[in-house]
Amino acid sequence: MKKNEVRAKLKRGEPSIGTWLNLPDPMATSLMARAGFDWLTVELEHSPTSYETATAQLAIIAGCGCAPFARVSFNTPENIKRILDFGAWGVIVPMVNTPEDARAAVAAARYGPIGARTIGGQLHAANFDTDAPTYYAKANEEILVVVMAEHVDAIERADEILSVPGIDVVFIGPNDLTNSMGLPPVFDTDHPRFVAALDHILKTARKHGVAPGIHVANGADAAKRRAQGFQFISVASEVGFMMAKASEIVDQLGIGQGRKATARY
Ligand code: 3PY
Ligand code: MG
Repeated sequence: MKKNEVRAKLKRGEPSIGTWLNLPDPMATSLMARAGFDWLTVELEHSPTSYETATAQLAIIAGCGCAPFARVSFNTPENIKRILDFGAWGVIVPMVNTPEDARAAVAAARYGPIGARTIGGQLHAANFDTDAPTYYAKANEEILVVVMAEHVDAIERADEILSVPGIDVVFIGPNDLTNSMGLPPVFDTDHPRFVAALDHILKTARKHGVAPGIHVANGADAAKRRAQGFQFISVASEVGFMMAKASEIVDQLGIGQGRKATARY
């Protein structure tokens, strides 16, 4: 069975950097899987990606020696178990705001005795180049469980949330977090409440042996967060890269006034 090197790196205290896939497009996935990132997350929360397309994307990513993860649309057992059964090596669970939310996410993502994931499916084992019995025996050691801290309630209850066994990563969603603070949603700000929240997550994650993570807008910010001790860092997305480059060229040429769309991620 293949090893989830991202999880192994994080357990050793090392950083691991990836990006997000918002396009339901196997061709874009195939290119991004060869771009050099450690992992790619297939977006199911805010994208139009279907399970069928996501399944193809997860297979392509794993086949390219990159770790395939998925963000589910909401913290439910159906969402989590299905995408794991379709070959994701880890799940990113949005809006984990209470210890109960955290226990539910772990229960859905882990087999017994830690969790309550049900047995079935074919693609999970295939994506690890193994057979189903081996997968069932080893999945709890390979699947990455990422809970998102992206609401002021999650920051307040971080100590209780990260006490829940079975969590590998706490991943800050800066846009939803700043939004929950009544601020304009952004990837980064010097606002003292945001700075204090990040500091609290870093300290609390360290205390519980959970890897701290965050989504950032660009490479410079990824380097800054890595230097601060964040380990699981996502840089923008393939759409963000594409639109940033397009915007740069349009600006260089002085065209597009009044009809220019942008996308941060
Ligand atoms: C957020 O910033 O809210 C996110 O969910 C980033 O992944
Ligand atoms: Mg979010």
